[in-house]
Amino acid sequence: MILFKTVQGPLVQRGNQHFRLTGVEWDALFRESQLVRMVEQKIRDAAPLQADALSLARDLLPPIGRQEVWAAGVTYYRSREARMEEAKASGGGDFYARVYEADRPELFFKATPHRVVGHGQNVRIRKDAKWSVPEPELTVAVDAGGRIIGYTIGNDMCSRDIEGDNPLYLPQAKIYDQSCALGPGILLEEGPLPATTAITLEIKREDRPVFTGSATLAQLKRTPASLVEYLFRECSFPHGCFLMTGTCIVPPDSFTLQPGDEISIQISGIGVLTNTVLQTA
Ligand code: DO4
Ligand code: MG
Repeated sequence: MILFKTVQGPLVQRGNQHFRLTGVEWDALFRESQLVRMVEQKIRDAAPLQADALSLARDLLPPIGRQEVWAAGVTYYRSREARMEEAKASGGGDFYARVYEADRPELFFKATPHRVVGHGQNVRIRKDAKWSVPEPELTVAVDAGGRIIGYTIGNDMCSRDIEGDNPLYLPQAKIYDQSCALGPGILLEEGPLPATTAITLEIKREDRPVFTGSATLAQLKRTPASLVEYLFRECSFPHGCFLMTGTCIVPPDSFTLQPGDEISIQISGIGVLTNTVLQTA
């Protein structure tokens, strides 16, 4: 089952059928102790919607209410390698190798809900950045009790020149308006996803692919559950949260995003998240 947030309220897709979750608001879903069971019960006797897929897509909102968005870093070897290289000149390269091996993961605050965009909306690159990339990331949806309730697709937009200049600039490289995309919906699944789950990134410029890359969850060094456990050690989330699990695909150093680029991230079993880089005047 996939849970979507729409203008009319939460909506569930099961196979080809869509059902409205009536009488329940988005944030309350993250406070349910048995969300999957509750959703199954609610749609069991409900009539599926007649609306076509196009009208549903028009009504789609980012799948977030009052949840904070956090992110894990350097959880794939590819990210460790790229970041050591970009931070070499500033003397920060060694930090990435150390955190890749350490018990304690890198966890950082990524976005308040108003900085998050959904499928079909625009992400932004910073005006004061020269080297910007998308980061395709499996993103875990976690309820207020710290239980994994599902998975969505995330894009942790990143200004690599700012981060590489000095690791202490990480918040500026990572957190700005429209720097985080989530969606289209949340795959409701409490257990781990198969290691064969594929993550694919395609970037198109003027309708032509300029970068494609893919990886699988088998390359993720830590489990989503262990990242969630660390996050909840000393933080409470009364409305639940999202946790991005790190990037496994990094375009070559010669590549930077440009306004108008279309970024599509596909994760098998979840869907495709597409966003266009905002064209600034
Ligand atoms: O350490 C900086 C950020 C790492 C990150 O965002 C990632 O590995 O995905
Ligand atoms: Mg990242």
